[in-house]
Amino acid sequence: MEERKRALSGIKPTGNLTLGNYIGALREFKKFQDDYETFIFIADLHALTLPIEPSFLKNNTKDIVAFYLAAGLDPQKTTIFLQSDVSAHAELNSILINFLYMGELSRMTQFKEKSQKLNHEAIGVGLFAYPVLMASDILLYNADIVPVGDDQTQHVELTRDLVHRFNERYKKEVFIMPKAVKPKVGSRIMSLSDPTRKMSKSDPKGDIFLKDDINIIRKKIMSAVTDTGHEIKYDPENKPGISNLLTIYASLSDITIEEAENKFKDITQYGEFKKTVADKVIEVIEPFQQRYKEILNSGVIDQVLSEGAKRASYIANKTLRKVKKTVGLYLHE
Ligand code: ATP
Ligand code: LTN
Repeated sequence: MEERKRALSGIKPTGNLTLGNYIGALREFKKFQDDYETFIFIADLHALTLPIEPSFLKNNTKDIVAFYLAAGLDPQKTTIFLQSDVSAHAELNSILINFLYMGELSRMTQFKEKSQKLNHEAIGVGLFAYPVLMASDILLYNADIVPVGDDQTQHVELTRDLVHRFNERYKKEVFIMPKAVKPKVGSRIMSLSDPTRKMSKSDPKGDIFLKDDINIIRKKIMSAVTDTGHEIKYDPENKPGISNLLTIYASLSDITIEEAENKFKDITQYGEFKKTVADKVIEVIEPFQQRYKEILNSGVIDQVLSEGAKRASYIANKTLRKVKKTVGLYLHE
């Protein structure tokens, strides 16, 4: 029997999940679990790359598992696990860290953005080496596809460079080439208060949080920044606010941007448009929040994680052994 292809992705538990995380990542994940062998994890080691309160990290982690399940991930089909539960991630990281270069890592947009806010002397090595650990995550499972939002595709590209370099060096196909897969619509949801910047959970400004009260969600959308015109048109350059709301609407309605534009072509009041967008967001998020609460109260999370860790470890350790052998580390009984 031909082996199924693999899909892998993760979210780091650095804060409350946003509508951007939902549209760019979370809601995409379950689309793969029927056709791919799917691995979805919590990138908790990555969350340590910037200072974080232990209890906050722990709560965020549990929350994300509940959100994964609420979004329709089925633990029978998808291996759900914590990165820190599978020690092979840290081990492969310490091998692969020798295969990426300072120059490459310093050019990563995420590193540049996050380190810019810090004093140069206090930029953590982990923040700098973030993409090495991410490459380890992907390569341990020989993932064919990596569903991510726009901001993570650069890291997947770097992983591809690493695969090429590693396989060339050892003259064999140790790793297979992964590919980033972005959602058709909504790979970069912008802040509602400043639609020129990405909606981001660790630096929230104009974010919609998945845990926000429904009335707050409506309020946030109704007061989203737009422009002075009155046309509902997709034009990210000149109408970033309207374009962002159109994207949110199209994505959650499973239609194209053009179809969304067409739906609103006779509307000339931004207020009316915003109300329809808010209704759509609430229609999707309200039952999702309900499922999330039920899951948190059901006590299934620990079991899902312990089974996930076992399955993930088995596969990850197989790859790790292969890599150790390849580079000349001595394996013995
Ligand atoms: P942080 O603020 O801590 O950097 P984040 O909100 O950017 O976090 P991540 O954990 O880095 O979220 O991302 C999880 C997934 O969600 C990734 O696949 C990422 O590409 C996607 N994602 C994050 N923000 C957005 C957004 N605004 N629009 C679409 N996708 C997003
Ligand atoms: N860097 C990702 C989280 C992440 C990830 C991965 C995503 C860590 N390892 C491997 C896909 C594949 C982010 O969302 N910030």
